Amino acid sequence: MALLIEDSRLKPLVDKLEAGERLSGADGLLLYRTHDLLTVGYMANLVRERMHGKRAYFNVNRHINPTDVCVASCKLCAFGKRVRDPKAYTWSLEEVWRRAGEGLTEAATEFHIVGGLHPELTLDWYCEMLRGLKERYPQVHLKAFTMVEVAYLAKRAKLSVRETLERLKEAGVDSMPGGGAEIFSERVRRIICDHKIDGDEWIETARAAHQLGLRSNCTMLYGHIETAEDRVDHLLKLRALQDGTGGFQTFIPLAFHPANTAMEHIGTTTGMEDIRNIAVARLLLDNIEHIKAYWVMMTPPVAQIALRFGADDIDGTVVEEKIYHDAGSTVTQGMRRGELLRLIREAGREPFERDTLYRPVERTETAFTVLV
Ligand code: V47
Repeated sequence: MALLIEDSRLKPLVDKLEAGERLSGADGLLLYRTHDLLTVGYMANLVRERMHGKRAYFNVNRHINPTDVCVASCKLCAFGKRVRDPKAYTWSLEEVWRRAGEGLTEAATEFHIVGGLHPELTLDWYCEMLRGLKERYPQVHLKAFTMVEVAYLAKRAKLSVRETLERLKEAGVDSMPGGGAEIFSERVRRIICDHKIDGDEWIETARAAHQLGLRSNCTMLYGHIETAEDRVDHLLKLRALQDGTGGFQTFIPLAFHPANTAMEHIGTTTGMEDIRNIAVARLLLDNIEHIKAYWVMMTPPVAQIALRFGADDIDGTVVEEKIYHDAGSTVTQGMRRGELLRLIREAGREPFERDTLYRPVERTETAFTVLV
């Protein structure tokens, strides 16, 4: 049966993709503007299945947020608190190490570690935290610190970004998460995250990490005051860096959650927008292997649908999530491994447990092995 294309402007894009050709910025804009989401989804699924077949990846991980103290005061964020805010917290090193162990009930293969820009915690403190984690949990991959945190630590330690990354790597960082990129448009950044590094600095920090052999993820925050042009520009900047370094593993579109932020008047994104962002990312980012439908951000039911609209990864068990829950998320804090398996299977996909570097993980009742 022939594909029924409702919006005929999409036909040349279908032809390009079937021929394996790269889409342009103008194509990206059309993908954001058309109402024909089923054709967009058809194309994204075509690419996704070409790359990953029926597989859907997940991992057993634990999020660790050692502090929510942050000097940046971004309007987009409900997590960061001023240092004197009575609701702010900073865990001691012992507390970080103890809490990390609480995720091990399901034998986590990854700790995902991010926090605020704390004005007093030093690079040495973070390095000691990493060494302590490695000592106690040597089998667990440390995916730690956004480009924003690294740039801030470098500034405070009066070191270059490269030297700072070298120290963190030496202390135990194995790879880096994708947060903090927000949207690269300077016009938008001035409003939503004024005191953060700018888009170029985010890109250059990621480049430095990739040059040191650290893989990282990347993200885009959408659903606030950005335009379709801003989104396309952001995705093409990530694609250009990836052409140069090949260091990105996974892209994660992040829907803005307005509750408890300084932009509460903005409505939440719709399911259409969330699914569309997954699909457009799969289509424009032809050089980034994985597109993640982060279930905490999308909700489990929408993440499940995303697995048929371009996403090949659903993230992990998470255990304790703060950033989205501070911003009004009402989904559960963590998910059991078995629940992830069920979500994936019901979407008609084959669950594939991966470690952070997408190597297969095999489990017995009491242990796991990463197959290298
Ligand atoms: O860096 C902050 C964003 C990010 C809000 O790399 C907000 O595997 C929406 O980066 N509404 C944290 N978004 C999440 C993140 C992430 C999550 C899962 C996996 C990975 C990965 C990365 O969330 C922040 C910021 O960009 N954020 N506040 C908010 N109110």
